[in-house]
Amino acid sequence: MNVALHNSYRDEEEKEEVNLESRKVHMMAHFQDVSKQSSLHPKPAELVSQYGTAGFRANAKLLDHIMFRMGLLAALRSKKTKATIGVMVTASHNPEEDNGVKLIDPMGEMLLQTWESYATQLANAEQEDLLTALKDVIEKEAINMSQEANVFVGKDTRSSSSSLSQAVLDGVAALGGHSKDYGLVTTPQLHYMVRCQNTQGKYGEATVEGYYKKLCQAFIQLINNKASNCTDDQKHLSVDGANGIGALKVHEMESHLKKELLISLFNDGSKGKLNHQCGADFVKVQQKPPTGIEINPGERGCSFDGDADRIVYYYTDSDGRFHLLDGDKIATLISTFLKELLTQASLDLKIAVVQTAYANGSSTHYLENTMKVTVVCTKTGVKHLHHAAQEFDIGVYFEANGHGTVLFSEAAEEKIQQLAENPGTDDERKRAALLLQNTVNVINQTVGDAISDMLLIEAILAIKGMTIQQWDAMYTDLPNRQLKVKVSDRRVIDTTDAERRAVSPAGLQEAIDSLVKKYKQARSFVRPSGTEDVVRVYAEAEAQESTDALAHEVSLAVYRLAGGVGDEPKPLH
Ligand code: NG1
Ligand code: ZN
Repeated sequence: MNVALHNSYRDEEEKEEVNLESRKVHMMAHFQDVSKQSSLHPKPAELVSQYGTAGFRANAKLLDHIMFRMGLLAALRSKKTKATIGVMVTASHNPEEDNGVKLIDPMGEMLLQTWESYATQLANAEQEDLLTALKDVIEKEAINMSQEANVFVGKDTRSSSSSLSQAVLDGVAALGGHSKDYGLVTTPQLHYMVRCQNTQGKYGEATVEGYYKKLCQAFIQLINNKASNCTDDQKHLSVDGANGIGALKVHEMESHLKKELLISLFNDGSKGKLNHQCGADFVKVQQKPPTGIEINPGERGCSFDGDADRIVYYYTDSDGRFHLLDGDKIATLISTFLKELLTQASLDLKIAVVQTAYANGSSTHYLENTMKVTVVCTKTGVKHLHHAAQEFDIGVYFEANGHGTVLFSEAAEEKIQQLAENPGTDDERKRAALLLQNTVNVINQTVGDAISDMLLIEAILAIKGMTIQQWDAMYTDLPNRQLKVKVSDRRVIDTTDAERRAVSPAGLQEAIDSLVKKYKQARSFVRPSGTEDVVRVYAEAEAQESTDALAHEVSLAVYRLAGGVGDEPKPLH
């Protein structure tokens, strides 16, 4: 090696050493802070938590240390991705006493799966092991600690959310990160802010006002195309805000709607308890209207969940019968609308609907056989649906519980835009292209969003001149039932085939198979919940009575074969 070259290598090595030295100094300074601050957010010894389907969720009293540590992790994730990361403090549809936290990745998606294990690792490190756990993540991910960190923080209306979100902010600060506290926002609003920030405003303005402006402008444009038979009465919608953040935000948004949508807001948090006897989860699982809402027969109502990332619709007919239009019906309405527009625009884009095993069998049958769209089934949990939807030009994904959105590939958005802007496009194609463009803009593509979904649904109904009864009549749901069974360790249940079959414990799937055979059009499956300490049982069949009987019999099989605790499940009737 010649001398000059050798010297330049040495220079490089020395620089590296200097760099390493300064990084170490940085790290030591940070660690002293972390050490000091973390003692103010101590972990109860031996408590074990797991970053589940929707982040951490538990009784709010057990979460302070986790919040602080998720602040640390968000700062690390931000340094690693050189982008803004979000942290949302909420326990969604769970009771007011609970709380939770989830991290949001740069494009507004859920945290990368490989980082979920770091989250669990940090949350479970005993107080004296926290620095070691932190260093471990830094080393594994080769994080440059001198890189700056930016974190957006938001919270729901739970009484515990203020101090818990402060703990997150403390965590970010302990690693020298910058944070922006959005205060009270819906979960999907925070996802939106993160995406806006990291796309330098291309997705929109990273403010709550910017969010209302973008969505409502698109909504008004869509509504301008309403069918001639659409009456003024049809502008009216009753919203159950679950006594949570969604109610506050709908109220805030109202002036942007220019009276094109007239909302009566119920369960706005002024008296009732969060998610108690109301909200999307209550309505879906109980299959009845929320308390605290007054709607005339035949009129549309909808319920949000506690952090406004889920929505379900419903009405009561003149015989007093309750009709639920869940995530499956919403996916069907939206995908039908999009498919019609694609045909009118003569755009060759592949559209698919992504569901989970909880999707009503009728919906899957209708989508595949009548609408002839591709249907994909994934495991429960939005991240699985989101990823599957990304595989298509247009991916409509919804969980039956009402969590869902639509994803457009970059290429699809470009094609739509080109067509809309091309002066040579004929009128019919142009109209369809403009409708598609505004549909893209009304949708929050980062995550399921009750407010955005509501605006899209309302626009579709108006454009198609469709009543909720006509929407409901697209297909008839099979009667279905969801139950929970307590077992000593829900992990004994292992599933396959997008959770539709149990591989353990031995004999359980065989037992389910033979029970299902007893009933017509029946289907049933069980899986351990990712958010509650229970096993969930789902059943559907030709009639409600047989569905309830099947759900009960399968619950008994779970209780007996998977280590049930407490009283044996009782029949529903
Ligand atoms: P678990 O508890 O894993 O079933 C529930 C919902 C999911 C998802 C998560 C996150 C059902 C049956 N399960 O998960 O779809 O929304 O909560 O909120 O609705
Ligand atoms: Zn939610």
